[in-house]
Amino acid sequence: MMTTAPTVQPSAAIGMAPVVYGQSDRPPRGDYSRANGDYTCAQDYAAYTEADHDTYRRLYERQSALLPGLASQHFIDALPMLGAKDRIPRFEEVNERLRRATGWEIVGVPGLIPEVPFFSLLAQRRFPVTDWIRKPEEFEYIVEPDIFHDLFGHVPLLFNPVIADYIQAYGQGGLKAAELGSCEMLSRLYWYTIEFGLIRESGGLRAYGAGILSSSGELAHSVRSTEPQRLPLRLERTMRTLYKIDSYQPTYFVIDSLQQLFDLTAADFTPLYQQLRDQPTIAADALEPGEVAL
Ligand code: HBI
Ligand code: FE
Repeated sequence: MMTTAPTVQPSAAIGMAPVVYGQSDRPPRGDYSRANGDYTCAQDYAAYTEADHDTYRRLYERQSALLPGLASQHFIDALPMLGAKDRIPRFEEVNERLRRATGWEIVGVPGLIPEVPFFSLLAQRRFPVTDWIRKPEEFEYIVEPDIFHDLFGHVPLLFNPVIADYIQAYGQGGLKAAELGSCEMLSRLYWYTIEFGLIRESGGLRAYGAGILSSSGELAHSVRSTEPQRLPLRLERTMRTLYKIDSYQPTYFVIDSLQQLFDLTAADFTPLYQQLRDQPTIAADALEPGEVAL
């Protein structure tokens, strides 16, 4: 699960753990003292223990068995290209395949990083992947995104050309949003698509969001449970909708196709930010008057 867009104190010296505010009040995990100026850090492959590789293998084995009928076929088709199911992969090995496929590469980071460095990396087709893995006792649940969330949840769809272009466009849009003070609105769009998005497929719903795809419980819950509400993705609505970081989502937004997602980014969001700035946010579990859930 990923915490929300961190707000970093300007005084946060590079190299120290950024004072990361958001809804998660836990201190950031990860060793930020190893990070470069752009928050990237080299993957310290020797630091992984056999217990780390075993945790990764067990998470991968369990999660990949849950995918049929629940995960988007786009994801299922792309997962084998990650090429790492028995041990934590060397990022450079993944990058040889990923660069050939869509020109993306993954780079190590110590954990969540501030918005502008995050957007800058995405705009350069460099996806930040947390370089540590949860402890065995956290096997069932972890709040922060660890290497399994990022590698299993996010990286396979970077092999998909449409998503690859969307995420770079999101990064470019994010740099603009930062100038306009509209990061929070844009991070809601990211949250309800790349992290927790659903897509219509095969006459039903499937998950394409990394936060769902890397969660053993939320995958079936998001697609099959009658508990959450599901709404069609609309920029004006989604960008006003608050989200929760430490529970299943009460609302999921549904797209008809990956192309629809990419087409959304074609527009310049500046007028939209101005229009939405004065409108109240919507609670994560609320329905607006006249709205009918899918
Ligand atoms: N940092 N490492 C990392 N991974 C993310 O997914 C991430 C982040 N920082 C901010 C963030 N995501 C989102 O809030 C963006 O929408 C800003
Ligand atoms: Fe994520």
